[in-house]
Amino acid sequence: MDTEALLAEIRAAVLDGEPSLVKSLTEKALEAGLPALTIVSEGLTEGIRRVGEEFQKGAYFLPDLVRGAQSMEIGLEVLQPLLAGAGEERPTHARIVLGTVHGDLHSIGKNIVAAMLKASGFAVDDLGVNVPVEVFVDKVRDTEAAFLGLSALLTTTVHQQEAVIKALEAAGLRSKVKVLLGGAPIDQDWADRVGADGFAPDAARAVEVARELAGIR
Ligand code: B12
Repeated sequence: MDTEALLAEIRAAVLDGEPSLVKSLTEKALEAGLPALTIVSEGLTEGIRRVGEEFQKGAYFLPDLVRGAQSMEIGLEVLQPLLAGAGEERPTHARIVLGTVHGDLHSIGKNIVAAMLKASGFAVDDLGVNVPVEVFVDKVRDTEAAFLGLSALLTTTVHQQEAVIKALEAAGLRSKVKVLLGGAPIDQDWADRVGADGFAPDAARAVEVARELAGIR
């Protein structure tokens, strides 16, 4: 099977919510020489994006969303060590505290961002999902992190990003940390409006933006 056909099969298997098939196809794609990041972006992510479209149309229900997510996650499990450059000794550029905001349980995109940042030498403190404002603030204070990355996938939770920025200001920490925003409903306009330092639409760009802000070429 050629690599394009393999990617199409991965997309279809995520759309159909078939975790074991996604796992074996992901392994096959790696054996066929496809880079892990291509499998993530052109296979798994494109598949889950279509799951979201079907859900929005009302053709898929919550169990379909869950099965799609489980399928994507099992594929990511195979790829994550490769994304994160496992076993390699890399210099640490800077520390980034990362998490999904309070009220929001979406972890997939954040996990890809964490893996890619690790792969390019950042030290990542991943606080997980549903993270309260004060937990972000405390972690930034305790670790003296240079960056804070906030993920939000729901229009009902994006305002939490603004709440974290305001809380950093109130705690006297805002000037010490660069805040990066991300998640499907987020754009540059929102990031500017709430006073963030950067925004990225995907994990590869997240690394570029962090490197730019850290002054690393
Ligand atoms: C998978 C999924 C779920 C899974 C999540 C599983 C998990 N472990 O993450 C489950 C089933 C749990 C779920 C639940 C719900 N979901 Co949902 N979900 C999705 C779906 C289909 C895909 C999200 C995803 O993983 N995308 C793939 C990743 C790779 O992309 P990404 O998240 O955008 O991340 C990339 C970039 O945004 C960026 N990025 C992300 N974070 C960050 C952070 C930083 C700092 C930076 C720089 C960049 C960055 O880089 C990432 C990698 O490239 C989306 C549809 C969509 N198109 O987004 C709906 C979607 C987000 N969900 C939706 C809804 C409504 C829900 C529920 C409310 C459903 C319900 N009735 O219960 C619940 C809410 C639960 C909660 N409180 O959070 C809606 C939101 C609508 C809205 N306007 O708010 C969407 C848009 C679906 C739709 N079209 O209606 N969901």
